[in-house]
This record gives sequence, structure tokens and C-alpha cells, in this order.
Amino acid sequence: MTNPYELARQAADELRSKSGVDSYDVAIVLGSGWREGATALGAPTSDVATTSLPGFFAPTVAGHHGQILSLNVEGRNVALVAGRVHLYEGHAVDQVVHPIRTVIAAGARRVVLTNACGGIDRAKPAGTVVLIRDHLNLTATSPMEGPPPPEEFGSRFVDLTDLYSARLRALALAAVPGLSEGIYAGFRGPHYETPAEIAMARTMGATLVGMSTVLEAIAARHLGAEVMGLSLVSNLAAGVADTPLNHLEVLEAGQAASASLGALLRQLLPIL
Ligand code: 8IG
Repeated sequence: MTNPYELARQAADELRSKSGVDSYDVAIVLGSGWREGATALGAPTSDVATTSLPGFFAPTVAGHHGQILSLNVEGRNVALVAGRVHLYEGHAVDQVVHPIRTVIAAGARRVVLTNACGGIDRAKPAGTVVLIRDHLNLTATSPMEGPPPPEEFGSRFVDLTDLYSARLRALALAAVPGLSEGIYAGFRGPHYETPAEIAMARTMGATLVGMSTVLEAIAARHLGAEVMGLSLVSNLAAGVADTPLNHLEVLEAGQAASASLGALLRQLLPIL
């Protein structure tokens, strides 16, 4: 079997040839709710279906078909990755991080991971965007598990001290007045947490809970990319609000916020 790094290189070559983009500067992975907003960044110069690239799987989440859109924004080549796959769909970790490894192999040195999440802090209600300062990986797995990476890549014992780039965070906080930071706890899902699990996550220092991002961040850092994380709070987590969680409401919160998400990405692009 082809190793995951070689598979990502093949996918990157195919992406380059299909998109006509020689090398990307920035990649933005679009979580639920973010795709609609990202259209504010401009008209894509190409739209590549991820199922046409080696190693990609079609997402099973409703309304998430996989595509990589290419844009040139003020001279920078941006890849928008839409339709991520999750552990909870039954995919292996290597499949979950394949899109990230691919866009980095296609040149992207800066990666923005966006998501929709649950909020633990009542002061950050649905509709709030939070900059990820750090994470708790509660998935009990890692993209570094398995055979060691090929020699040309860094050690599997990746240093995560600066996982969510302090440099990029400082620039983002300066560029976007009112933006606040939080700690993202990544669970496997797809069930939402129990109130006791949310109490645990809060005790451990988490302000956000979700089912994505953490594995991609680790894989991106391993490959030397600078990582930024942005979470849209789509619901208050279990036991924080008085009402039960509802997947449809979660999706609607994303739709409602999409215009402001686009504006936010526009504000951030100059620093990326
Ligand atoms: I949107 O409350 C969204 N994603 N784990 N918990 C977890 N993931 C989420 C939640 C939530 N809301």
C-alpha cells in the first residue's frame, strides 16, 4: 500500500494539474456554515471535485460534497477545501488528514482550519466566532500513529507547543476587533456530549467542543505549516443551555452566520 505521504503527493500533483495552480500559499478548510461565507473571498478560478483526486473519500454528511476551490486573492493563491471527512464517518485517521496533507504538499505553508462547534461558555453564545488558542485532543488517536513518516518528513514525535501559531493569533487579534480566544476540545462524536462530559471538558479548560480540527492541526504542524483555527459556536453544549441539542438548529446557526464568516475571512486574509 502507498504510504499516506506519497498518496498526498500524488493528490497534490493531480490537484495542481487540474486547477492550473502551480503552488498554493494558503489553505482554508471550510467547516459547516463556512462554505457559504467563503464565497465572499471572490470567484474561484477552478473547482476540483475531491473524488477526482487520489486517496479522497466522498463525505457522508448531508450537504458536504468534497471540492477544492482555487482563488487568487491579492496575488496569493488560496485553496478552499470544502467537505472534510470525520472519524465519526468511520474513516481512518490518515483519511481524515489526507486533504490537509494534500494542500500542504501542493505548497500551502499556512493553514486555516474552520469548524462549527458547541460552546461551553455562556458568554460566547451561538453565532460567536472564536480563535482557537490551543486544543485538547480527546479522540484517543493521532495522525502520527502507525509506521514512522518517510525520512524526508519530520519525526513523528511532533512538538505541539506552538500548534496554533502564536504569531498568526497575535496578527488575527490585532486585525479583528472583539475576536476572542478559546480552547477547543475535540471529541470523536457523532453523538453530542452528556452534561457530565461537558462539565469534564470545562474542568479541563475547554471552552469549545467539536468533532474535527484537532487531527488536522497535528498533521499540518508535523508538515511544518503554520496553523490557525477558527470556531463558529453553533449551539451551547449539553447542559449549558436549558434546551436539548438539535442537529438542524446547529446547521441553521451556520447559515445565519455565513455572511459574517465571509467578512471575517476577508479581514484575515491579508495576514495569512
Ligand atoms: I456544530 O455540542 C457542533 N459540533 N462535540 N459538541 C460536539 N460537536 C459539536 C457540537 C457539540 N456542536
